[in-house]
Amino acid sequence: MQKIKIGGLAGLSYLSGYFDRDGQEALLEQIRTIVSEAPLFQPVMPKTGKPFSVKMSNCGPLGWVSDINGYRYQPTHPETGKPWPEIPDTLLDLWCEVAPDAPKPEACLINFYETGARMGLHQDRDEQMFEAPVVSVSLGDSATFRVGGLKRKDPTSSFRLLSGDVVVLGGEARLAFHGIDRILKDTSTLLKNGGRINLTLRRVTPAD
Ligand code: MD3
Ligand code: FE
Repeated sequence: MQKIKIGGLAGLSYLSGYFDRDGQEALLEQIRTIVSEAPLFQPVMPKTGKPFSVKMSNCGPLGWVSDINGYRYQPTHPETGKPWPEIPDTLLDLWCEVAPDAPKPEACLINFYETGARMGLHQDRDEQMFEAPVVSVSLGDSATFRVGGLKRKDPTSSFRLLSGDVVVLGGEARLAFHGIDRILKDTSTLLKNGGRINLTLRRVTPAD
């Protein structure tokens, strides 16, 4: 594992290869269990109702959802109405290691990308506080990730996220525009049918 800082943004760090193959397989197994309880759903854009190309689920006391009424965090699955499953210890341990000063994560968003899926440039600002970082884990096929500045029109740079990589978005980088341009087919053997999973750990409410 090596820690690399990227872009001009303070607070963005990239932990290349944080999870080795065994670690990735163990985490994938835990995600499969979570998704069997809290199935992937296809969110739609507020107002337009246009479906996302990414499918999602969550674990933790809160989960991020998007529907015709807007983006929000809620304690239950939008289709089953059940509480989200717990965040696995592996991910809580990761958070303690990379964000030791932040209160515990409350949400872990699970994004599933098939080969053609993408995520447009956006900011993560549905949380009630931005002091805690967002911590991202990539599994499966590599992706081209794009990150810019605090304004949509700021210049962007892109880099590749590989299976097992962790990105910590704290400080200035916490509110940077970012997105996923594309998934690079057949770049990992972790997922039998290809595609990519991204996990993002988030603190939503102020510390208690
Ligand atoms: C940079 N997910 O779920 S994770 C998202 O790979 C999201 O699925 C992408 O953007 C994915 O909201 C990127 C890495 C990430 C997460 C949050 C960030 C990068 C970020 C917040 C600020 C800047
Ligand atoms: Fe995001």
